[in-house]
Amino acid sequence: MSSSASKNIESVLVENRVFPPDTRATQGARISGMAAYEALCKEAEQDFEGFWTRLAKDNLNWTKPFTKTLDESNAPFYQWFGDGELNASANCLDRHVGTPVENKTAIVFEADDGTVTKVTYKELLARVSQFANALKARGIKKGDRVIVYMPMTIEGVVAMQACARIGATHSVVFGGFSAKALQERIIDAGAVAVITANYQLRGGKELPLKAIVDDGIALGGCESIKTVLVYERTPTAWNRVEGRDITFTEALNGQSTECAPVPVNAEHPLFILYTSGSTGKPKGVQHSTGGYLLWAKLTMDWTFDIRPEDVFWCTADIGWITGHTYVAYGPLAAGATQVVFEGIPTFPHAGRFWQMIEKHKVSVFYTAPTAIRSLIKAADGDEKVHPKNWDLTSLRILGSVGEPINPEAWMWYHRNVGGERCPIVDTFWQTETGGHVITPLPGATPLVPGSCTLPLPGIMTAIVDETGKDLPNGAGGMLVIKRPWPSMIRTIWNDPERFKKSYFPEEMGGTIYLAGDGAVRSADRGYFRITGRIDDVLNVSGHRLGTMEIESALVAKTDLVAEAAVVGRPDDVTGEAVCAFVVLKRARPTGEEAKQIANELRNWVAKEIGPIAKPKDIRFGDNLPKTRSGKIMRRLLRSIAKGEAITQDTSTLENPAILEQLSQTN
Ligand code: 6R9
Repeated sequence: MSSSASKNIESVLVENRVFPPDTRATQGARISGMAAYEALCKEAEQDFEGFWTRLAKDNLNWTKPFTKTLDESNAPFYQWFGDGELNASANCLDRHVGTPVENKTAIVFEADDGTVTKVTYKELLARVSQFANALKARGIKKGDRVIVYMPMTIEGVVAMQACARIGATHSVVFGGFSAKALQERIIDAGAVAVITANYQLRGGKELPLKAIVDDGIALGGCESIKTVLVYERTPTAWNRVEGRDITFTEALNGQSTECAPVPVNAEHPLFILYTSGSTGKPKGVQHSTGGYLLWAKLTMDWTFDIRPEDVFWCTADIGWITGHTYVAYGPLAAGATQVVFEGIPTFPHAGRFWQMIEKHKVSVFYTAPTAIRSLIKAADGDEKVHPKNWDLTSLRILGSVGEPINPEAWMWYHRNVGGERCPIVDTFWQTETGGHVITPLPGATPLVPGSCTLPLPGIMTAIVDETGKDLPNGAGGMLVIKRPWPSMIRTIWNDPERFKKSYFPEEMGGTIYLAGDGAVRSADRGYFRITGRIDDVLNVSGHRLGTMEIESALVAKTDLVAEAAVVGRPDDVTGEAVCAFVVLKRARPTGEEAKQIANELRNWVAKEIGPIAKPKDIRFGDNLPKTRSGKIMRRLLRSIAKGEAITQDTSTLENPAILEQLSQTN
């Protein structure tokens, strides 16, 4: 285990502040008090299938009821509710027709420039239906894959819901990804269409999207794409490819605002979302319709205790799993009013989040530790953007997601945003888990800063060693989930073998889900604390990046780079920062030249993957530290990146002199 992991473990053992749930949070909560939580856990333990059967019947509308809850015959390719049929969009929209929710605001959209637009559930249903008809008119049908490369807008949510309505499988690509990343995803998914916008607006800047789609397709191999639908977000001109491109306005023109939802099997892939793994190639995480949606709805109820009068705001982009489950699906399935924000937290000033909470009377606020840390820094530097300048009394519950939240940031969030009255739900989960798996419940769980506390009922988490053996509280090990759960990843698109190999190691029997994170349970309460990834995945500002992916991008610059190794190092704001060690095909540069080449490489990585993957540090060496068998010794590089003295055993190192050279910063 890395030294940062053991440091985290030390701090969980000394963290003894406990915040019992405030009576304002327990009163009327769906799960009120620990006894209620424990009763649900017990129900799941005693009758696992019965538990999930009850919840799936109570929380979803099925067009054809399921008769079999869980099929384990082809484990780890588990099937949930496998003979049932439903439609995800119908479960988010049509289900509210004829109820008081019908005329309730579904989305409060705040644009980058502050303009606010609202749509009711009824209006949203009409828009989704009309868009679904437009997709059908372009020949898009059930089972087709559609890429969504959209800004945070109502239209982005409409596009996802419209795909779901006709049974097309969407694959959303974050608007910060490059043409190359987009091309790889189009090819892997075999997509028939791309839904995009001419430009996106972020922080007062217009950034192209459609031009990147054109570049991606031009890279080749994207012949499957027959249609590019373009939302004209700004009046700015863009380049049209005749016969392939069509604007939203043209596509919607004359289409009915009614469209019958297409029932699909519960196991039908609702979406594929690409995420980083331990190899250079991103994994297409495939999710189901029934199980996924059940968990999206249920965790809105359990984790956020969502109530009819709540205004929910999840700040995640729809390009990430959090924006899928807690923007595009969960809040709608739960009939909530939610805020969708186009911009960034620091524009026009770093008080934007607090200002928006006041303006829209947000009651449940869900964001990432990296955002909190950057806003703490901003508030420390400028009183005027401190949350105390806004009325945040509408807040009831706060949430955190994406990476471990350090106790200092937790305390600041609790005091300055939550007014010491709002429980913080530190939700641990992953693209693969579909929704929360370990999280406090606002009306039940006593909180410990920096701990995601306990698993949700029905989620059988444990901490084990390499052989799958349970470890006692206080011992750090690997986080696993021992039983399947409805919203789990179904497979890796196009690569079932990789699915088995990545998540269900043979040494543990082949049926236990390996999360890829290290964890430890506290000695007293058995609370979980996540200590970080145990594989080659970095978490930069809550974004998952594969070190191998960045290495592949660097060595793809064949005129310049001979070899590259990428590691993470701790960073106060972004959690981790990307650190690249590079051997060039020419002599090792120093001084100004080194700076210039480092910049060239940063821009290259931005082009290959996206700006989020740009290495913060780039160091040049004549070589990399390697074992005699030629393996790069990454643990040494991690120490160097951190600026630590090398205390590890270097006896297997072929070229010890290299360490000194790499320790020098440019
Ligand atoms: C939802 C999401 C997953 C990885 C995960 C872990 C880290 C997420 C966390 C957390 C500690 C939390 N992570 N939430 N670590 N505490 N509350 O972020 O999905 O992008 O797939 O990232 O993020 O390392 O394995 P994804």
